[in-house]
Order: sequence, then structure tokens, then C-alpha cells
Amino acid sequence: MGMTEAERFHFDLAGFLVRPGILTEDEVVEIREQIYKIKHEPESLPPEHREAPGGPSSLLIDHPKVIEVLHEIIGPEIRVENVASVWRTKGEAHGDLHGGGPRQIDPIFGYRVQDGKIHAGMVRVIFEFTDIRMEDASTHFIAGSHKASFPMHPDHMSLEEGKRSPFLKTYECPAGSAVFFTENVCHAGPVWERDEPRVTILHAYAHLATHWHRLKIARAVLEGLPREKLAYFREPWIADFRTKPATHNTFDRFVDNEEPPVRTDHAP
Ligand SMILES: O=C(O)CCC(=O)C(=O)O
Ligand SMILES: [Fe+2]
Repeated sequence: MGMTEAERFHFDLAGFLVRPGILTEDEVVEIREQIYKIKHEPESLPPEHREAPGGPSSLLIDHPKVIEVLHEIIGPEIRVENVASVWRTKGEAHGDLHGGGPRQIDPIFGYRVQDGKIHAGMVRVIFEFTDIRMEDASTHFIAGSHKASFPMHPDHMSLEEGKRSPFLKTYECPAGSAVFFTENVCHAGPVWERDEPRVTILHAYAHLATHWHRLKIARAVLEGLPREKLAYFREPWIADFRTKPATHNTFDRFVDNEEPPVRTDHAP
């Protein structure tokens, strides 16, 4: 269980890692159909399925092939920070290269290795629901930039053909794969060029003690999740010293009681 030596080496060196084909064909079809409906005909779905991570997409929250990697690179206690579904048609983009460099000092995004163990801050997981080819404009990374000590240099920030950094890398994988990347690696979601849309769900995971994104998932969606999955949206704290002994915000404690998850009803 856990990452292979080859995976650990790749993730540490490059700042990203692909686990191909972790979902079954049926899972891919079902979740892709849910994303289609979310984007095109939300009323056809029950309210608790109208956003990821509700309904079929909830299996991604705690997929064992994802959680085992996150436990190794973030730690044993993790939360889901943010969830987004994407139906990217030809001509649409997420954006230019961003992140990387000395932001790694910030513990929210930080990346370091000590005593042979990776300690990553926020880690994003892209679940691909499209077969991705190497020549596609899927997510691109400046390999190694999660450990860069100097600000990203303009010579390495272009996505234009002929002006691309030699360190700009991407991946190929079948639909049903997971792509992990540290939020501190410089990355981009370039203009999608195929007629076939790029369909993804993106999760951001972080240490249980940190919280960057203010959660915006609809309450109905969270309330539709079983407590074992809702536990990934529990409040970001480790210990409550108002009790003796201190109460720890463990997964099992959350599952066993009635406590609500982190609030999502803040004014915009
Ligand atoms: O959509 C993409 O390809 C990249 C997404 C991205 O930059 C992010 O989630 O931080
Ligand atoms: Fe990003």
C-alpha cells in the first residue's frame, strides 16, 4: 500500500504524479454523465447531486488509490478544501502559468522533505473523465518549480509554441485517472484545443489543521453525503483543550457523533 518508490521519486522531483486508470469504466461513465447534467441540465438531478462531490462523484472524496497517496504526502489527517467540476470546451481555458517559487515558505502551500518523508501543503487532485494525450492542452506543470527558491523567471512563463520552458511538462492518461500536484508547483490550464470536451473534477486536499478555500458547496449536497465522506469536510482543528483530556478532531470521532461539517452558509 502507499506510493511506490518510483511514484515518490517522480512526485518529489516534478511536483506532480499520475495514477492512471484508478476508476472503472462504469464509474467514469456515471460521473461524466453527472458532470454533463450539472453543467447543462441541473434540474434533472436531485438537489444533493447538483454539485460535485454529491451523488456519483462522492466516490472520489475518499477513493483508496487517492487517499493512500495523500496520507503519505500530506499526513494521516486530511481535509478536502475545495471541489470543482469542469466541462471545458474547445477555446476555453483555466489560465496561464501560476504558482511555484518561494511561496513554498507558506505552510499552506509549502513543500518540504525531512527524514525521508514528504510534507506537502495543499495538494490538488485532478480526476480526468476524458482520455488525455500528450499533445493535449491539459494541465501543464513547470517540473521542479515547487522547490524553486527564486521567483518564477519570465523566460519560463509562456505557453506559446516556441517560447515554452524546457521544464514545461504534461501527461497522458486514460479517462478514470487521477493527477496529483502540489499547489506550489507552477502550473497552467491552457486553452483546450480538441472538439471533444475536457471533463474533470478537481479536489484540493490539505492538512486537517489548515483551511485556505472558504467552502462554498451547497448545504444540500453536503447533507446528502454519508458521515464517512462528510468527515473530509469537518472543521479544521486538531485538539480542543477545553476538555480534559483534550478532544482530538479525529475521523472516527466525527463519524461517531452529530457534529456538523464546516459552515458553508457565509454571505458571499
Ligand atoms: O484546469 C486546469 O487545467 C488547471 C487547474 C488549476 O490551475 C487549479 O486547479 O489550480
Ligand atoms: Fe491553479
